[in-house]
Amino acid sequence: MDNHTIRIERQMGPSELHFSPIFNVAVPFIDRHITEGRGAKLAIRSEAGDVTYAQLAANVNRAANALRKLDVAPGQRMLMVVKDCAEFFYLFWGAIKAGVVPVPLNTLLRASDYAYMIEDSACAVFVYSQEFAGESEAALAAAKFRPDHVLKCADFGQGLATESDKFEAQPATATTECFWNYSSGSTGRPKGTVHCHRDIPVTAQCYAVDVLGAKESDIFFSAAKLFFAYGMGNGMTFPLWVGGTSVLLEPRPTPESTFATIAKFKPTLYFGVPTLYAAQLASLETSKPDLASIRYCVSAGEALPGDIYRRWKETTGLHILDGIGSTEALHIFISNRPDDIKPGTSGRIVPGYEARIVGEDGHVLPPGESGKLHIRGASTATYYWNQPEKTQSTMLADGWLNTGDTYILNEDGHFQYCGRSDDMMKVGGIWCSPFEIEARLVEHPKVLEAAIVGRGDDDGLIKPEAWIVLKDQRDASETMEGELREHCKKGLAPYKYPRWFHFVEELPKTATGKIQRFKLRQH
Ligand code: 3UK
Repeated sequence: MDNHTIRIERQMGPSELHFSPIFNVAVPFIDRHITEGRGAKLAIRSEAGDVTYAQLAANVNRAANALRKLDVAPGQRMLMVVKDCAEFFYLFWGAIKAGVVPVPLNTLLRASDYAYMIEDSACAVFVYSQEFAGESEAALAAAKFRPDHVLKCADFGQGLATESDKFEAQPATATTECFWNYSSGSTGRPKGTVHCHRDIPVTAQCYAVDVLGAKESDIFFSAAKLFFAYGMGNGMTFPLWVGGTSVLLEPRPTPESTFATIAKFKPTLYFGVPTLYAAQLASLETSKPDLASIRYCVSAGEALPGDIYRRWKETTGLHILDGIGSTEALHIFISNRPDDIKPGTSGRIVPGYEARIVGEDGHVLPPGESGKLHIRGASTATYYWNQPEKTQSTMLADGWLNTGDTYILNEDGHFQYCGRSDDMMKVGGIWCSPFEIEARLVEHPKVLEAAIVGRGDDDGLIKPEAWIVLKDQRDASETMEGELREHCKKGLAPYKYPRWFHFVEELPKTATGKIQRFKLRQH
């Protein structure tokens, strides 16, 4: 087998991928398109302009050369606080081609989050888009670790012009560390989730090709950003696997901006999160955008309420395929199918993955009983950086991954989501820890205690709800509520502020002083 190649075997069952002994994933995802004659085809489209596969391959090589010149050694990390733009592709794939490990970060985070990630990863390079300069520069100033190189994305992009467009891929293997994503937990700091080269083609083949039927003629538009493992698949690795086209939307996705992007660039596959579908549905009451190009819509990040599925189908005529994925699995491992949709469920296991539902005692449960969802497949992360205990409790023996979700397997093979095994919430598809919001609230001089629980809004989508004990009860007022809301918006990622406030005399607690969240949820 030639270096850097993948052989796909598909007889009866799921696709099986076989990797050449020397394997760097940048070659089949970037360079292959040139040898296959796709150089003039558009790889990326956006308001900023179009990029062909030939331009993409040349710029990836230039980025790899630039990193090599900076003396960044293979295996070192490059943190990226970068918006959805062509430079994201150049940086990410240039790093991989040079053996450097790119780590895309959520661009909505705050300086303290980034400072932690700089220290935890001990990154050699930190690169940011101008839009995120405030939080990025504050983080660099506060962090106890200093990256060797701090780059501004736009400057880096301009500097590429002088670099050579030839680069020989750093030799690696299918199981060499390739990139990380940070995944948040309910307690403790985010975890650097380490993925290897193999994980990218596995998700692209097993989910994008085998479930969605993705092909070269497809145009992919992901409203979910590239920094999420979800958006990274939808908007970058899937189109690059099939030789399709990716459409990027730089600013925040709103009903207006996403509909305008769809009308202009005519995607065939559209990827969103439930909160955005709900907002788009509301806006469809007064507008009639052109969605005729779309074959399928996909939803992930949190459970899609059956009602949103049905209203979307009635209004647009389009199906939304709900699927559950995770940063640890890299992409979707249980999904509804174009020909097999059960609204209100996550669908069936994606061929190539296995699932089991496990009881408290660790035994596998029969269909119909709720328990912890474990999954197994060839794309799951190898380990968490610097966190051996969390690695041990998540990455289990024999390749099983503990998802942290509670599920029921129905008799007919559909998986029904029942909630998290921990206190974590998904808000707009992004992780939100109640403890983090509580910690921010008690930083306010007038707050004595705070408890956060998740509550469903009118669309059945979870949002944080705050229960507050003030130091002086007489301060309770609407003004106080507004003050606390602003306090949260300022200190936390913007989607994390509580949508409802209750001022109470005390919080329900156990004898040992633990807040009884279930009592607050019942309210
Ligand atoms: C929850 C869902 C019910 C669930 C992701 C697609 O969301 C992704 O990754 P994260 O690491 O979060 C994983 C957790 O989110 N979840 C995601 N999708 C669903 N719950 N129904 C769903 N459809 O708790 C899961 O454990 O942020 C999604 C592809 C790649 C991803 N990284």
